[in-house]
Amino acid sequence: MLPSRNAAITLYKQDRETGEFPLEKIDGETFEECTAKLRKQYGSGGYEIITKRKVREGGVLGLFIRKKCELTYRLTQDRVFRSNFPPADAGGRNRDFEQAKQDLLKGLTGDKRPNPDIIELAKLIERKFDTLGARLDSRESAAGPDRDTVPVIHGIEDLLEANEFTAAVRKKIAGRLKSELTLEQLGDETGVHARVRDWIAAMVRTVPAAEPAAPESMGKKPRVIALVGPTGEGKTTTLIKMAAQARKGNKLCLITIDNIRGGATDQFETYAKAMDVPSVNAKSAEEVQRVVSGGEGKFDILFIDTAGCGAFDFETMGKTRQMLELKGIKPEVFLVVSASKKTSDLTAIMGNYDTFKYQAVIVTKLDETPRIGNVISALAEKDKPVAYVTTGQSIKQIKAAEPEDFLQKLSDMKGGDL
Ligand SMILES: Nc1nc2c(ncn2[C@@H]2O[C@H](COP(=O)(O)OP(=O)(O)OP(=O)(O)O)[C@@H](O)[C@H]2O)c(=O)[nH]1
Ligand SMILES: [Mg+2]
Repeated sequence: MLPSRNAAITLYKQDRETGEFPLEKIDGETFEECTAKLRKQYGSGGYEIITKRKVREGGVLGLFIRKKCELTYRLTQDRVFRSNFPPADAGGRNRDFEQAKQDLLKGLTGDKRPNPDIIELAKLIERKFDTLGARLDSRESAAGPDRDTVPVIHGIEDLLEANEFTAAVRKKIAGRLKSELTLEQLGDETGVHARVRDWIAAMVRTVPAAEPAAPESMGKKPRVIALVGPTGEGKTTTLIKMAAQARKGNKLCLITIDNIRGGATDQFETYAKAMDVPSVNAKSAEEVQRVVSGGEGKFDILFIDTAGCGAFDFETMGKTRQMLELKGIKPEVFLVVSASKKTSDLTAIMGNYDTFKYQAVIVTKLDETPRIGNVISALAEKDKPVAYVTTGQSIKQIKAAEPEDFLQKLSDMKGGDL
């Protein structure tokens, strides 16, 4: 099939530098009518819809105003080569193109004498044709606009939304499905789900949490582990859980610098006594420093519990940070956040707590929420690793974080390998 004069003009509209087509409009009574018109004109693809809107039409003094639907669209490069230059055998395509070029020259110059500008344009088109034709060949059926309408992609987007992933994450994953999977692969729903699970797993970066000190480090500088975070997220409970895990083979000391919440120190002391571990309530930066320095050679790990402060409570944050600025020892700081917080709160907390230079996040109360996309989205957006997850109030309900802890909570997502 050879290009018509209109098709040649369509080619002519292509931007010389970028190869892009200009934006065009089509209107109708309904959006369905507009799409039907587009399909009639161009077939099932080869164009992308940029905007959909309703516009007012006609009207006298505000009366008889009609609303019509309008689509803005742009032809895609595939369009030209798919419909105007359908793939042929190697010789066939060149023959088609030669003929098309001659038609184009005749059509646009109107006489037999070649116009140098048109010849230049024809050469440019020929070069573009070769490059894009080769690209089309290599992508075979994987290429093509139809993938925009593949139901499995919409299904995945809905699933991610139901799992509370942010719009940014949903868009990124849909984009990857469109660009990285062939139409055949997109037809395998289980495979698509497995692929998406892998991508989600890769968004959860984990770090080894506070492991027990190696025997050879005994008697050297103790490790100082501090938990910070907003009020009620589970700092104290988690710190006690961590201490209970580290107790075996390590000499511990528990320090609380939470002098804000009523009864906090009593609660802390009760836990420490139950574990038979010494505890101290430090009220100033000097006191913390004294306990830590005095702990050298005496303790392997000192755990510091802090007062809860909201993401925007910069005053309490500043005071707490000062108390953790220790001479000679750099505390390992973990940010404690609960899984049920919404993404915007989590990103604000993760961002504002950067002042503590925390090394990883501890996600608590995983048991309290059936959706986890909010947490995964925030971790990915802020590029923060996770060290621990906690799944209940009992002392044993803590574990070193693994992507699987989060994947398990994705509802309606199928498993399996590609
Ligand atoms: N369900 C569930 N509850 C938890 C978990 N971790 C902590 N909690 C509960 O959350 C509540 C608050 O825990 P705390 O450890 O006192 O929280 P905090 O961050 O120290 O609070 P402040 O000191 O007031 O800032 C308590 O009732 C805990 O039992 C968990 O993983 N799952
Ligand atoms: Mg507390």
